[in-house]
Amino acid sequence: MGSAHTVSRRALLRTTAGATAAASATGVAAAQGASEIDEYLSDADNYDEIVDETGSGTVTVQTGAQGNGGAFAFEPAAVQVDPGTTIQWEWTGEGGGHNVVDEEGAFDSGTPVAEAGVNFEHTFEEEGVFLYYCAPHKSLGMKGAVVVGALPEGGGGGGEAAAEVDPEHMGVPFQAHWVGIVTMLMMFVTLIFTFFLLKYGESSHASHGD
Ligand SMILES: [Cu+2]
Repeated sequence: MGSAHTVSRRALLRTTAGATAAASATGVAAAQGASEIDEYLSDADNYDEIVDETGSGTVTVQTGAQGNGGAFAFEPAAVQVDPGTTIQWEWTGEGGGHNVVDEEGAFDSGTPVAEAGVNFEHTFEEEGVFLYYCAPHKSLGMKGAVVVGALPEGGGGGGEAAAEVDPEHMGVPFQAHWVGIVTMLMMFVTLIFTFFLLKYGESSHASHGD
């Protein structure tokens, strides 16, 4: 009985090692596409990383969050979402009037307003990278980015270039995206399984005293 458990554990360790390697490869590809966003948000002091909000139908971005020397930030500054996701910009009511303006004209909330609440929302149907700013506070670093779908490799193209990519090329990052998700799930299940195996595997008789 004890030897059977040993074999299982070794097999589980091998699976975990393979899954970790696959996750690392996916991470390298994503890092390349992030360079354009890194450059655009270089003066947004609250920008840290592209927050993965894939799988969410609606995503909220705080507008007038703390950052850039006051309440002059979008938080999170950069998000990644699936096509068809609606982003709601929720004003905190701080930092004066804000607006949301896409660099390429894809969306524009219009005249800056100061009232708290969801003052603007946009549904992103097309894949690509969208860079936007708040007009009154752009010079302070009040800027944001939305990645719809997979991160484009290399960067520099922006939303327009990503939309022109033919479906054959789009298949690769999209697959990598799912490989990442499945990999994470596998690693999680493996960890839980290993935990229970180690904890209860060889002491099932001892733990049930009566
Ligand atoms: Cu602003």
